[in-house]
Amino acid sequence: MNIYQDLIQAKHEGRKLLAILVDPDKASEDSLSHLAVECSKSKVDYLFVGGSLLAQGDLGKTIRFLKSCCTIPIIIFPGSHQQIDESADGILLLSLISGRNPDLLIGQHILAGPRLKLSGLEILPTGYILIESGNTTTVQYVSNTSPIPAEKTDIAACTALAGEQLGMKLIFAEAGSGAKNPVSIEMIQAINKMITIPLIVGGGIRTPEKAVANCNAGADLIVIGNKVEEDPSLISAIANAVHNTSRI
Ligand code: 1GP
Repeated sequence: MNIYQDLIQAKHEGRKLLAILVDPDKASEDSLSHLAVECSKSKVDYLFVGGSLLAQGDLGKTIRFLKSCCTIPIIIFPGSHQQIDESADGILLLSLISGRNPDLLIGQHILAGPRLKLSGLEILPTGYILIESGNTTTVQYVSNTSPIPAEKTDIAACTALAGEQLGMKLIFAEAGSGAKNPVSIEMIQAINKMITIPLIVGGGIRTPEKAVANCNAGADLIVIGNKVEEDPSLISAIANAVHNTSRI
């Protein structure tokens, strides 16, 4: 498996992809097995596992349980350098390039480096860009950074460009889990025009229509957590919508 090659190939072919985010803090074995079945039936492309807090949940146990239920590639979406587990397939090595918190630009990465090197995980260096979303999301609060104002599409686009120029392989435009307002179409279009690497978009996406609109605006991979946690039966409609989107 080479996750990055697959992402590049999909982008090249104009195939849009869907990742479902699993928060180990919220997941019981029953809900995880149900989710894994729904995701497999709907051909969900990736499972992202992780969280900004990870208070009680066990990342490794969650990943191993999901692995026992399905064959969907699992990518860690870490909230801190402690969120590493060898049983996943890959990890987003996030640098929070919209913020000016040095610990999240480079500090956590130094602490994670030796274990990551031994882990065998595919490392996906990702420029992580927080966009203001109408409410204070956990990631905004915990990261102690200011998100880019929602209407400042030029700042977000130049931030994404700088991330690509620094050698990052993916850009993740994030409104935050449970965002009141997801990343706008104008923002996605502006970022997409500036970069050539794959663009991930997440936070507050609640409908197949919004997922499709994001794809048409230039998102390559859509991430959804809260909404499908509430209602896993939505997974198939969202996956169908995303997979049937063709690039405009
Ligand atoms: C959060 O982008 C993800 O990091 C998903 O957000 O839970 O709001 O779908 P939601």
